[in-house]
Amino acid sequence: MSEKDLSPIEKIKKESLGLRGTIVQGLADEITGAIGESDQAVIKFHGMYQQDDRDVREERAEKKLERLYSFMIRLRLPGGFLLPQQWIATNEIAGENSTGVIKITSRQTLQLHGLIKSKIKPTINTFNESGLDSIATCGDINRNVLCSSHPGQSPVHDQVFAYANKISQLLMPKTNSYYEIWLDQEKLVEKTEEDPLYQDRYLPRKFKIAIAMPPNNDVDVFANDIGLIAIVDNNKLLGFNIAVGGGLSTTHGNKNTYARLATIIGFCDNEEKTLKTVYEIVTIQRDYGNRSDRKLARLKYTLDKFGIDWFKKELEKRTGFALHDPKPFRFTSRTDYFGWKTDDKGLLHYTVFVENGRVMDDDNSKLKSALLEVAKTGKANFRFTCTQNLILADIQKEDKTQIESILDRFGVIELNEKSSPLRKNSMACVALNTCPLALAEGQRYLPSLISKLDPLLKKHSLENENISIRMTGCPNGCARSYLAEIGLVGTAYGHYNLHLGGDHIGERLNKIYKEDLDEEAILYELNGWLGRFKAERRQGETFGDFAVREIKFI
Ligand code: SRM
Ligand code: SF4
Repeated sequence: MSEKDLSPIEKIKKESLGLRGTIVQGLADEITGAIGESDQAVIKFHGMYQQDDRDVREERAEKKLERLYSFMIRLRLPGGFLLPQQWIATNEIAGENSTGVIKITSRQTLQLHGLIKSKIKPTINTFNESGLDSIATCGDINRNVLCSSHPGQSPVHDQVFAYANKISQLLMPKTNSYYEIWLDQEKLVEKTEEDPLYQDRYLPRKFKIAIAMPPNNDVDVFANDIGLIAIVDNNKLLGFNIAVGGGLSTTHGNKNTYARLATIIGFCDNEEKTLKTVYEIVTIQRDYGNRSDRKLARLKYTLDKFGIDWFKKELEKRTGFALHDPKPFRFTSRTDYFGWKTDDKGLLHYTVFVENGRVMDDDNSKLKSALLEVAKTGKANFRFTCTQNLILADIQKEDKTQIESILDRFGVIELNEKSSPLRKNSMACVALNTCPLALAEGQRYLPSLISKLDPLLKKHSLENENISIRMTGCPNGCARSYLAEIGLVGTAYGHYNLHLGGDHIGERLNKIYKEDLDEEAILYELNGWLGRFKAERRQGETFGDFAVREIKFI
């Protein structure tokens, strides 16, 4: 491909001197709260996004003021695990340098929003002192690796969970730029470091990997570029089925874009081969992914362009071995196990419902204070789920009462218990006011919509039904709205496409039922369908299955 056909980001990556760009100079410039345009692309590889407060954009423009710029930082937490002292450090730094809200993301990690430029370095230093980093959590590179979060899910959870870190390490960029820019380490070499995997061009687009442990598909494994499905027999990990080419984003009006579930291409029976397979899938995408149109650059498009057979042959050529036939497995759920659960080792875990992953103190509960107090006991680890919830994990039996009384005192248990199944099965993306791509509200709006839907469910005697609802402020799908039974995808302020028909296990995409609805129309449509569901459902049928059976989709 000639240079002129490459997307502008390709040039920026190549000329970034190992992801250094001119970030250091940009940070020192006190005239603006922003950094240079190219650096905004480079800084993503360090786990940060430049954003501005969209609530005040117009007002500031009228006053001829610069946009109110700030940065969002995202941590790298393979498998979504944090020690209690790391939570304490995050809590402290969130209060000092960001909005104070700690956001659990749909990919099992934490984000802080609203850091002004001068606060980034101290924040990263604090994280570093606690053994945390934000390397490669954004940008055209492998992102945070997901793993089924609940230790009680399987006796081999530890063994499977360890793969998240191994894969994350395997696919880390080799540049030392993060340590130089943010932690003032001296530059060791004049030349930029060799990186056999990413070279100087990195990947054509972001890259995502998840590990699922049947029977629970809590990670939504098929939404990822690579999905590993652990095959366990008689409490022994046999290996992983490998799925490739998942991705959810679409663009309104661009028919060439589509959501796609990953395709299972085979089975790997040992660690060395699994890691080699993952690595070489990434190199295929590096070499064959579309570098001119970023809308068509994810692995799903590479795969559909060249075909599965070609892909498997190319993979075999690169790894030097063939994958075995996939092993049978079955997903039966995709939920978090709220409340207390004991694992096979006798350790206790309490899953906390965190609405849209926003950890803060509000009228509903003093969740942030409660979590800080729990962390201070040092008696629970923190694990994050892919539906933006949190598990207080690995608690000894004798410490249960102490943890429970803290949660009780701050209203966390009450909130857990009184939240409706619909609310507990809901998820919204960040959207406004920080996401530059948002067309409509996400996490700020879904809770109030659910307060209007709960009475409708009650009216139809469906209040105990586990129906999943997910909302995104645009079609990028950050809260995986295309995999919910009810998906709401923002089209304009206050308007959403209504998608129906996802299943309970993340194996079926929903479809657009009606476009561009406002709240009144959403409630009207759902009231009608819920009523019909109650009256006409077959035994054991879920709302998503009923919708697929009954709706003539456009
Ligand atoms: Fe996302 C871009 C937030 C999970 C697909 N996503 C963004 C940005 C960074 C906007 C931007 O590019 O400037 C959003 C920042 C908002 C903010 O203020 O925080 C954003 N995405 C999120 C999070 C925080 C949503 C949440 O509320 O939890 C999730 C962070 C995950 C993480 O910890 O790494 C998040 N994003 C997802 C997912 C779900 C998943 O991966 O399981 C998807 C759909 C799956 C997929 O990738 O296909 C997703 N985000 C996107 C896309 C579309 C990518 C594409 O293939 O075209 C964009 C836009 C882009 O990359 O150009 C995007
Ligand atoms: Fe922003 Fe769209 Fe992602 Fe929501 S789905 S966070 S609006 S990019």
